[in-house]
Amino acid sequence: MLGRTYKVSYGCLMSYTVALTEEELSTGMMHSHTLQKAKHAFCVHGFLKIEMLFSKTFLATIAAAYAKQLTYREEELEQGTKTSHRRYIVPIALQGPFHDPQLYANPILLQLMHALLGKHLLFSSLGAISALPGCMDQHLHADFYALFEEELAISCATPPFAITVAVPLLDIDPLNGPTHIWSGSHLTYPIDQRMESYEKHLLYGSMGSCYMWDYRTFHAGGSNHSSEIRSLLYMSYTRRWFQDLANPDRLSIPQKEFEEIPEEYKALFAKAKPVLCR
Ligand SMILES: O=C(O)CCC(=O)C(=O)O
Repeated sequence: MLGRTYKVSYGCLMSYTVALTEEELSTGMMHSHTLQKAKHAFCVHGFLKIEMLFSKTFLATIAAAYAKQLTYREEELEQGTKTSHRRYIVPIALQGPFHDPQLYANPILLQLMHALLGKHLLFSSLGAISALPGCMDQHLHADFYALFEEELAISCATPPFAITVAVPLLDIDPLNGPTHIWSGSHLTYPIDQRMESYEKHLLYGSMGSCYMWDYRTFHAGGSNHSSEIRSLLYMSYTRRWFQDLANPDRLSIPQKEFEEIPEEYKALFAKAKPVLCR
């Protein structure tokens, strides 16, 4: 019932896309009204897209490094965890080009994450999701359960506690693997598995853009009808008290890299457990 109310109230009225001005991009800071709009749209829809947040050149380096680490056979990705037909989650260690504040501490992204998750947020995971050519639509899911399973209304009424940020590593369009997402589903947890009460959208964009969703928002990776692998980098930001027991441990930082994290960003990794590498 609640879901229907949200569809009627918010439906397509509010855009979930933010386009930054030249000035915002060059100063690395959103104007307060852009920030307010972005926060509001995220809270209403449960997701948001930001156009051209990252430098394309930087992402090309990241995409090349990721392609190099992939061991891909016709039928599978050897390092990944299969999440659905021909779709894999691949862990990425925070090292090499991935260990770059341009990525995990993009100032505009952090400004928004602070507005949504509070001052004491953590950078909690890094990896990629690769959809192989021919990969089919994924099952519908949210990234976490209701915080209080027996109290759905309360679980949905809280501000976000964790957010997934997806960064396309190539230009993504409706054919090569958009992410299907249901607006407002984080506000109710689906009461109707056919999702008819919620407006469905497709998230995709060119390299440089990124999209993000609340851990409670229902979504599903779309099929890849192209002949190329579709890879999305993902990063998650969480409140400090949140522990993700539903997903595998997804932040690997070699000890040496950990020591090199700039002082101003150390707090983002306050709960990380660096790994000793030989
Ligand atoms: O591939 C995508 O677009 C999203 C995949 C996803 O949400 C997952 O594998 O959990």
